[in-house]
Amino acid sequence: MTIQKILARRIWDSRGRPTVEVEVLNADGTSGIGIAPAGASRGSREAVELRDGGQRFMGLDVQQAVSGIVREIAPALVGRDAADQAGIDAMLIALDGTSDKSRLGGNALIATSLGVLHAAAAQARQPLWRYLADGRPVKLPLPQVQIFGGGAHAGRRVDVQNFMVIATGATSFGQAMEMTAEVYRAAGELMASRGALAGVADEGGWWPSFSRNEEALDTLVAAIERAGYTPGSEVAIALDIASSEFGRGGRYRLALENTELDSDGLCERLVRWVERYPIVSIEDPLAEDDEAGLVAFTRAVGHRVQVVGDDYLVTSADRVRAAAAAGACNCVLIKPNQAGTVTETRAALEAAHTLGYRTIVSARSGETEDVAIVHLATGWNAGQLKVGSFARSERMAKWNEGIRLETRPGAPAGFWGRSALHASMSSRA
Ligand code: 2PG
Ligand code: MG
Repeated sequence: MTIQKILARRIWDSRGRPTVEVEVLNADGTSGIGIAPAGASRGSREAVELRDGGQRFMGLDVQQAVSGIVREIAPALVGRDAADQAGIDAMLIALDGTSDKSRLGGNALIATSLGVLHAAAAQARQPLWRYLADGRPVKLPLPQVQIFGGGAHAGRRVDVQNFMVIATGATSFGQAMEMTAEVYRAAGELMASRGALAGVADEGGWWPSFSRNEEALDTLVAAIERAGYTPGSEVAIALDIASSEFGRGGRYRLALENTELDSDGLCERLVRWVERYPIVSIEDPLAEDDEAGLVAFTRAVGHRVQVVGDDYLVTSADRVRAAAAAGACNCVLIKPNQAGTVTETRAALEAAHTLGYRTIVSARSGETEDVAIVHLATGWNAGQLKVGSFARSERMAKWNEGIRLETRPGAPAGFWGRSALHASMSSRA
């Protein structure tokens, strides 16, 4: 069956900024929609978004990306089979012709690639996750849910970008959501009572007004307890330090405390946090250009916590292999728009699994109602899923989709639960 028509349009993301949507129409009447998300704290090696520049919408309009799809991508796609994801993605990469996807735009490419994937699943009359699982037994992912925003997502009010929780005691996706709902609410109440609540940040987490980074951690532990859970065994902490945002060349500037740390200093600080708080996962502890620091940190705590590479690995299979050779990180954040196509995203995930790395499929801070990543995390058996906080519909749409997948007839084979945090995810297909 062949692709008959491609529609491309500008829509709007959760920050009210322009983004690209592609609708792929098959000759049999089925179709699929792909939407590009957008990051605020980006790795320097991510696929480059094509933005128009100029005055309109802060220079962020995507008319050039949309017209590239209409003029160049659509004619090349019509007549091809949506089921040929690898062939179509290779064609998109060749058509763009640059190493960073800057000519047609990583946003144009990922929207197209995801639209083709959705169209292929629709054509196969299967939910996307099952189409991706292709007969292998897969399980629903363990969620990482943001409670406070920070860094680039909350006016740099705290240096750390993401204070998250993982419901380690949950035995189903739905239960993980219930436990998270209680902690999210308890955290908001606690902060309001302490005069530390300044609103809601970019991903729906509370926008905090803390005077030290540790105050956020103390408040998070208190919120877990206030919600009636035991910190660590029932609800644990996950952090995204996003340190490339405040560190370069081995120097880290903590604005909140008005101090500068070197790589060893930040590493020691984070090791102290791991010893003192029920932390099970730390993302981008050192900056993307500080591989030696990432290796040292992984050596120090990698046996007891998950060390996640985001800006450093940018969903690249080659970079995952290089990190494994160097001994940096033990978990890979998987963001489709960092890679730019579905095929490259999957290659990064498979490289991670082959090398014994854990994986977390992740949303961006700029999102939409699109729920594709829930299906990717499930169908690819990634183990974990990160989509932001427990508020705002671009986040809740994804959590709610996980509940749907869990409760429909023919649901996935179970829920990863806390076993997704273990180094050997042996039952992963
Ligand atoms: C991250 C993401 C999501 P952004 O750093 O992991 O929290 O943020 O999309 O801004 O890169
Ligand atoms: Mg990150």
